[in-house]
Amino acid sequence: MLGRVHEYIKSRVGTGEKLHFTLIDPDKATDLVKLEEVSEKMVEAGTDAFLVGGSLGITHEEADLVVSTLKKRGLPVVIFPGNINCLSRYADAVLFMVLLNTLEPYYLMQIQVIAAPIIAKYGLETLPTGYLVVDQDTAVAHVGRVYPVPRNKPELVAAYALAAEMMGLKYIYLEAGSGAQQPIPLEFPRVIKQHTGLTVIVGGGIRDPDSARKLTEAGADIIVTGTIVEKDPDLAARIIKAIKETTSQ
Ligand code: 1GP
Repeated sequence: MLGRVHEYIKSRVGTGEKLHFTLIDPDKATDLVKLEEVSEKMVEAGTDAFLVGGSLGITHEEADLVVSTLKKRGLPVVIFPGNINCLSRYADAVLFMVLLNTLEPYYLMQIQVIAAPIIAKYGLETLPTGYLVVDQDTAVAHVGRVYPVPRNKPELVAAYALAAEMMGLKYIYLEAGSGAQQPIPLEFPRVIKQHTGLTVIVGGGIRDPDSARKLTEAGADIIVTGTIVEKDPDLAARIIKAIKETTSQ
């Protein structure tokens, strides 16, 4: 159910603030000392929350450990689940997702049915999210059996977003895929904002301040970066600064 994390996001996005979420993949964050350092750096730079998840190789124990470590930073920790094993009772919330453009029924309804009783037991807040994967050559597209959205068809993206909103979802996550060659097209957040009231999360392939700024100017409410946080935390900090500057314009 919607709760404190949703209120935290809504109250800020509602005033036009642009948010940044730091994505940590527990499969890659095996060095906990480094995780402590990097997460502290992201907090100092102004990140607004941590997302924890990934497509492959995450054990339940790793998810618990990473979430518990991040919780010390005092910001919301939200699960971005590739599968059931990403769930952790120590998180504040979970993106309760439907992979809108999958060809695989497991990701449309079955995984949600399997996850729901566990999420209820853990008492996790759920953020109802439509997940739309744009590109093809990424792990998420392969694992999720995605039917990719053509980059030159924003009207299709608008239709997906409208359908998601009509089904009661509150968030849409436009995903180019972790480590994607390029971020999603700017036209995508733009059309969603024209047609719906959804909160727009954008991630995948964002590795410079200019791309992040252009995406927020085009309507993205929340920018997610993962790879760059791992590879170059100083650059990630500059990306956060650029996002926050869009807010103050
Ligand atoms: C992946 O959108 C996220 O799910 C982040 O992608 O690793 O390319 O920043 P990057």
